[in-house]
Amino acid sequence: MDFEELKRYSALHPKPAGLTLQYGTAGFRSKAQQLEHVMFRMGLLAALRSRAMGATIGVMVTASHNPEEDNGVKLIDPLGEMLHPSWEEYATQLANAEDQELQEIVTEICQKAAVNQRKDASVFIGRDTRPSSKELSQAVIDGISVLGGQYHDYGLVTTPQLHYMVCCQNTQGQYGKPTLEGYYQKLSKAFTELIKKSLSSGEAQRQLKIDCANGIGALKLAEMETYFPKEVQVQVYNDGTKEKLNYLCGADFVKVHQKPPKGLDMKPNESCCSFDGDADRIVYYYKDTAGHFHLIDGDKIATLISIFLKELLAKMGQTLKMAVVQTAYANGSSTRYLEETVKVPVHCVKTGVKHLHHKAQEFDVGIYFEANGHGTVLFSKAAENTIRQLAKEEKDVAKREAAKVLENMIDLINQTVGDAISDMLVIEAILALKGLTLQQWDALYNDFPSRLLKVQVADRQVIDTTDAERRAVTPPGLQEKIDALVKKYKLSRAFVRPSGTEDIVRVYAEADTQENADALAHEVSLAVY
Ligand code: 16G
Ligand code: ZN
Repeated sequence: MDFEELKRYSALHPKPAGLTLQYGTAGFRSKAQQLEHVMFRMGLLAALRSRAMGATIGVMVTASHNPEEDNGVKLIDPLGEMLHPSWEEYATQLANAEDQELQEIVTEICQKAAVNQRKDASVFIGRDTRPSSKELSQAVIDGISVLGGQYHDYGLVTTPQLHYMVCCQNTQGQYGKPTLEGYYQKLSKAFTELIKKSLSSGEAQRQLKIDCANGIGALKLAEMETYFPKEVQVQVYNDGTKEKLNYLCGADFVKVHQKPPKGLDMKPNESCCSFDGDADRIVYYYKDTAGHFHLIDGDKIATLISIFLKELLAKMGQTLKMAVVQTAYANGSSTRYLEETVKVPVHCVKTGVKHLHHKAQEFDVGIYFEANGHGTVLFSKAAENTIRQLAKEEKDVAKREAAKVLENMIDLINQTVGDAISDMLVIEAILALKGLTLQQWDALYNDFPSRLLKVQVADRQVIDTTDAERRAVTPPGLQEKIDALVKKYKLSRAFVRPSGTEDIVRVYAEADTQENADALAHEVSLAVY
């Protein structure tokens, strides 16, 4: 390793003295001006990780749904998953090393992680549409290059597209071609075959209005247009040509404020959806004839997909193990509906995609969604093989047809991570095949009234939780107070957890009425101080 070069390059991306940041749930996130050194160092780390794994690693420059002035970076592991937790610590150390300590930290990581310096390093890079992203991704490239790594810069891509590329590259094309064209072709082929089936059952043309949060989703939908089957007409809003990224729009805005985004005019009963800034989340919604807004969030998306897949698996005549994975934020009504009506086991894990993904891998068919609209479906290798074989060879026509639909679903779903474009096509295909309107989908169950609050505290780390973040173990006495408050209300539950992305504590409450949910959340937030 050429430490003189490292020093020289690192001086081009100096660290503001004293600044410390942490590799959190979604990598590093901060104001864009504070991130240049972090980017350079994540280039270094990606090259080291690539050598350690003997595989291509991804680096995505994005701050997702956060304001345009922010930015962020996260690493993608060989199969398209989030960076392994054991390396998050290295990421934090490297980002926080003062300039003169950098060489020492790099050497230390190489030793601890047994990085073979002579191995090739290969890194895929992508970025969102933030004005700061181009320059920041250049700093990533500097980091990779100074360690002698090779890189491929995909430029502007959605986060899930980069996850997909990394997975394709490391599985020698088994998952698809690591190109945008390969991605569009794979998705559109599967989608077209599914839609064809629904059209033969008399479905009319489908229309959908999409709010792209003024982000990358708009560009990528435009690229995909030529691949799109004519049966589905999408209209893109908030394409980034007029307004700022994520400003009063996007999936996070719609979910948090429970209202339509700016810039999308909605007529009664029209189908609408919103992507977030890097297109890894999606929520649906519509306005009824009385003008009321109805949100269809990640919980309801998981429910729709579960019903559909469960029916197909039954038709195919195979007993594959299927489960849904949620977090504590999933509305209690969705959990109850899934368990009691759909009759599928539900598991609750800690917030953050990596926890959901990990749990979902335990099943033949693992469906995971966060209420905020991030989610996907994972098929085990064994399940996939069974399905593909039945689709080809099964003599019973009904069983074979069910297997074929499932096979197309496997190809349509981005199994590496939640993907707004892929999820949207999955949902549209299911609605078309089942002949369901958004209103009928929405009516599957009614959400329990809920409230989510942010509380500013001196040190959020004093709150430690257990049981998938549903119970507080510290500070002493807090959980007892929450229990007592929850008892005052009917059909209620509440929990607190320190945010993994902001310097705040989040309070969540559900109860029998909106007034009671609001009151309970308020009372719990007072107990947190
Ligand atoms: C990040 C997570 C998201 C989670 C959110 C919670 C990933 C890729 N993203 O955005 O899944 O819902 O953090 O934020 O893991 P919080 O800890 O601030 O509540
Ligand atoms: Zn996102």
